[in-house]
Amino acid sequence: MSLEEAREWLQSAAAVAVLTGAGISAESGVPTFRGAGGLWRQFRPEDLATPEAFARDPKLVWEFYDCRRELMAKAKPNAAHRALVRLEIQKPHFTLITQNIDGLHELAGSGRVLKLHGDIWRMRCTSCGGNWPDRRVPLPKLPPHCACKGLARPAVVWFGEPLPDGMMREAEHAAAEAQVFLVIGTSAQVYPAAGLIPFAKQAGARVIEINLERTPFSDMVDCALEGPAGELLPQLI
Ligand code: BJW
Ligand code: ZN
Repeated sequence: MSLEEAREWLQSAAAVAVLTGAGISAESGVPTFRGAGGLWRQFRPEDLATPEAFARDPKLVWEFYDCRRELMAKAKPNAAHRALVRLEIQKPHFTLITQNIDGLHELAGSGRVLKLHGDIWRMRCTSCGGNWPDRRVPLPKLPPHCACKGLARPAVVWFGEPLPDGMMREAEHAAAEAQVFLVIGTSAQVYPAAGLIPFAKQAGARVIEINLERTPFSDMVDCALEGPAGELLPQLI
């Protein structure tokens, strides 16, 4: 399926839902998880982004997040983030679902964003459950603590943890209503987010994927565009 055809589908759709992953922020200088450059020291993110790792060594896990906060604080939205802001303005029904915690969609000007995996700019207390914004980079002391003296953690979703309340239901609702479902820069390996792709397809959406490489869903989507999101998305929108 050609980019021209995908562009026509997108133009004629009134209801559009979008799922983004780390690849959309790669051109802003934020490293992805999997693939080249996806390593931090000798650890795989899969070994640090877990409640077990945090229980074992909160300082190490916080060093990982503090380092990523520093990178993300410097990052600016790119042409792909901006193209999605234009798309939102054009469409009467538009939902942006992201797995990213970097806040670049909001910084670009996107309205409501369903942040499936939380927000690196918020903290949560492991003791009292308090949840507050914190943009300090670097953090003055690791690991940070809450006013109640409890240990603070990043307000993100780790492996084995449930997604924020009701968020998957909202994402599935948008995927089911969408005439076009755009999937951008995700390796589509992490669930339940990746499950939105076959879900949207089965509900009747035309699914367009943009990625540098093929993913487990490239063969089942209606159009798999291979290339950088920052170039392809402005051409599509
Ligand atoms: C470009 C590009 C450019 C580069 N242009 N493209 C079903 C089956 C199997 C397993 C499970 C299942 N259901 C649940 C599970 C378990 C688990 C899971 O999915 N495991 C799999 C890995 C096997 N899922 C969970 O544990 C989830 N929770 C859950 O299911 O809870 C159930 C529960 C219910 C009730 C009570 C208790 C539990 C939670 C998953 C949380 C994921 N968290 C992370 C960390 C967030 C915080 C942080 O950032 O540190 O989220 S892991 C990490 O992966 C992060 C990402 O959001 C997520 C997805 O990664 P993404 O975005 O796809 O990035 P990459 O790097 O993988 O891919 C980048 C892509 O971009 C590549 O394809 C490149 O080619 C491309 N690219 N440059 C276009 N310029
Ligand atoms: Zn507290």
